[in-house]
Amino acid sequence: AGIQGLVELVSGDMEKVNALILSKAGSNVELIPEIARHLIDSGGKRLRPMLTLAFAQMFGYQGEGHVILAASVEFMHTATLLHDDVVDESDMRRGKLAARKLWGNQASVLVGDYLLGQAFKMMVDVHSLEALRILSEASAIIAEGEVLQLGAAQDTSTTYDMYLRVIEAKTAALFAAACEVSPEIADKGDEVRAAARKFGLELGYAFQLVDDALDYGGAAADLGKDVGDDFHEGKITLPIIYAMERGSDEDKAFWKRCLEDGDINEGDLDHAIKLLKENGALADTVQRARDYGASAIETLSGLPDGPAKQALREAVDFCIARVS
Ligand code: 2DE
Ligand code: MG
Ligand code: MG
Ligand code: MG
Ligand code: MG
Repeated sequence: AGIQGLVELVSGDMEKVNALILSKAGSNVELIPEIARHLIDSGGKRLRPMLTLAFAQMFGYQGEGHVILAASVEFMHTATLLHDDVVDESDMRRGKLAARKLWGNQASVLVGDYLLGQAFKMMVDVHSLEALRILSEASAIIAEGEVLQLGAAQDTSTTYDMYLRVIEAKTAALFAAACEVSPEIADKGDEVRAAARKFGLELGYAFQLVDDALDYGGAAADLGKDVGDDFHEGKITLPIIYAMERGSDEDKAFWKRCLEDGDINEGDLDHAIKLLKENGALADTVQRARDYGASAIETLSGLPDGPAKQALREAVDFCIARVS
């Protein structure tokens, strides 16, 4: 499934978003646009800002606030990627060397901070205290989720509930906020706002579940990032939770050695992938993503029909089709 319908639906607005992104990535400090552009020009899908724009269309919003908020959302996302690759010690992003490999961790973190600051300046331009609240809350929650994840790392007794808490905070919260700001600035009531938010949350869950399956089951060429990053970080994602539940004593000892002790040797990643495929851990993770995708689509049924709804459905299918 492609995302062409969504891309076409928002293409006029997205041109404005892209222009704004380029202008706000500027700075007299030359290293800032250099690093920011490395990521901005690297062919990201702009999925989150597309959600903001699609919901603005769904609610017939007239004005420029949605464009500015969409650019803010993408800057927040870009800031999280710069920080994430430092935290995760990742080497590849969007098919290129991660910024931290080219300019170092310090510059990556600081340019992320700059983009986050620029994002908040843009939000203020919209003059919606509620939209500012929604996005600033998301920003705090994302950081909270990352800290929570840090505490759960290398703990193979991590529960499904804890995992869900982490992915809700680190990933789904931004999807939810990206969706919720549009009904807010279009002056829709609480119920509509809650539905848009719920859609974003469920899509976000699906997105991260797929991401976590692909970290073992994908191909680096498709992902634009290395396979096995989560394994090397000792991250306890859903595939691992399933594998721990299902594994033999020997398998459990393997997971503990690799993920708890960080004692990973040649061939261990291949063995991990083989186990996760054999015991259905990856397939069942993808099934959970499908379930959340189905809930997201169900959530749309309470919202106005039309091309925006159709495009949002497509976005759900697209996120899941990355693995199926
Ligand atoms: C994706 O996780 C989650 C990203 C959130 C990162 C947020 C950080 C806090 P993944 P991939 C580091 C910074 C917060 C700000 C700037 C508000 O699975 O697989 O690591 O793409 O993503 O590396
Ligand atoms: Mg990462
Ligand atoms: Mg991460
Ligand atoms: Mg990942
Ligand atoms: Mg990762």
